[in-house]
Amino acid sequence: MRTDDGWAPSPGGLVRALYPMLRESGGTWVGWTGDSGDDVDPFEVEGVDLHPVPISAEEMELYYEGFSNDALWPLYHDALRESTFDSDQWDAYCRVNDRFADAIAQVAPEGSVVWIHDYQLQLAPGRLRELRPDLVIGFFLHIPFPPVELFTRLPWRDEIVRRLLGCDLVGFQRPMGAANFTAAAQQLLGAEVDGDAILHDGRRSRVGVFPISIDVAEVEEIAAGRATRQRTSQIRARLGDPEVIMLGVDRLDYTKGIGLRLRAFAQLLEDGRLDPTRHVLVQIATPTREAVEHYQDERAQIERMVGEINGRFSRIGLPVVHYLYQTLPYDELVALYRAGDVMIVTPFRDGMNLVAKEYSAAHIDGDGVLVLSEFAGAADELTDAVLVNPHDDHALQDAIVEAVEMHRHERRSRMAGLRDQIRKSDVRGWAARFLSELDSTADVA
Ligand code: GDG
Repeated sequence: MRTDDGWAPSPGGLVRALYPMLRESGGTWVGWTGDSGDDVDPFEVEGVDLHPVPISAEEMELYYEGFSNDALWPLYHDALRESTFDSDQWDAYCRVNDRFADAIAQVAPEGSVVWIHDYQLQLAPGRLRELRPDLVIGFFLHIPFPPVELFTRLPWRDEIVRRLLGCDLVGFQRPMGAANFTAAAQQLLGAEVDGDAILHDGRRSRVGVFPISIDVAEVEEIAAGRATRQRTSQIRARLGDPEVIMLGVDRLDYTKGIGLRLRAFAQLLEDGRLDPTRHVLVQIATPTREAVEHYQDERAQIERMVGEINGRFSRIGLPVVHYLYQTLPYDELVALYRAGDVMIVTPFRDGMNLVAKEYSAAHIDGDGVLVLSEFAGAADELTDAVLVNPHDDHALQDAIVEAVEMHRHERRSRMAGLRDQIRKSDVRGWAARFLSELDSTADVA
């Protein structure tokens, strides 16, 4: 990303995990600069070669906001919103994917390993394979892969599966994603399945499950810092020293179930099971994809609900919902995690959900309760959370009350379980496991 002092690695666990590996191996990061219209020559940042791929403003609209985020994103998340299927958007998606594949083909040394990420680049592996049969190609999908019944709605479904099978290894967050993809390959392309491999067109692609994680040590270090401790106490005081601070942190995305959470909170206040003088909710909603209509609608709905709840239950100077539509510095987020007695994570569907893991990592005090939707990938591992089906109003309300009223002993024992779990697999371990699997796959092929 661009900063006032020039280029710097973007913040975030993925970059932090992969950057050192690339530096050591002398690898290249091929990506978009984040600004349309940029046509920047390759350059180096902190010992890693960066190879920018340009995306025009029009392509941003058609490829990114359009096909990626208004066709694939809703379809891959249980079709929670209607997808727009538009052939101009698809053409732009093909064009940009091909451009990425061409750029990779240009820079990748003979026989090297290429790791392609996420739903915006599902076509790149196929073209890259055609251009460079010598490469070892892996792909990781950060979001769910939908069941065949939904996936087949996509007019260009066969092409996506066919091109993904240009990989040696295709990785998913959960077993369900891997199973759905394998079923799609069988049913749509007539591919054969041999254990965890898919055989098609004379090639063999392995399919695997690699639940992503966070940089646990980094979150713990920030959480333990003096500045964070001070900020955490300050936040509590500013909120009026309530007995329980409930917290939600999400990109403002309709998959994240922010509305469900607000509705449950309002109902609990209404029924007197929560008390506005003792319980407050802080909801951070990070701006995202603001040009896409479904996101504008979602924001309007959430902000109306926040207004209604505050109008009904707040007191002068003491709102009951503290809502920020802002991107906060990461340190501030960690201070908020520490301040949060109960973290509420209620997506309708989520590949993993790193917020749930960051909250647990930040609770170095060993206290705090996580309420977590069964539909987040993180629910497979974080079984010490209060797991809930967020579609069930009553169950969600009960889960929140259970978390708020939980005895200290149980809170501590569950938090210890959560922290043990995330410590076992941090983002570096995740990346190392994927790459070593990719390596072994290539040996067999
Ligand atoms: C996709 C998949 C999968 C949020 N607000 C702020 C902020 N964040 C950071 C969090 C966290 C990240 O954004 C959000 O990650 P999630 O995993 O919760 O969700 P997605 O953005 O939807 O990510 C997801 C993930 O990819 C990885 O594979 O887990 O399922 O949908 O790290 O901390 N960071 C800062 N300020 C904010 O206001 N600095």
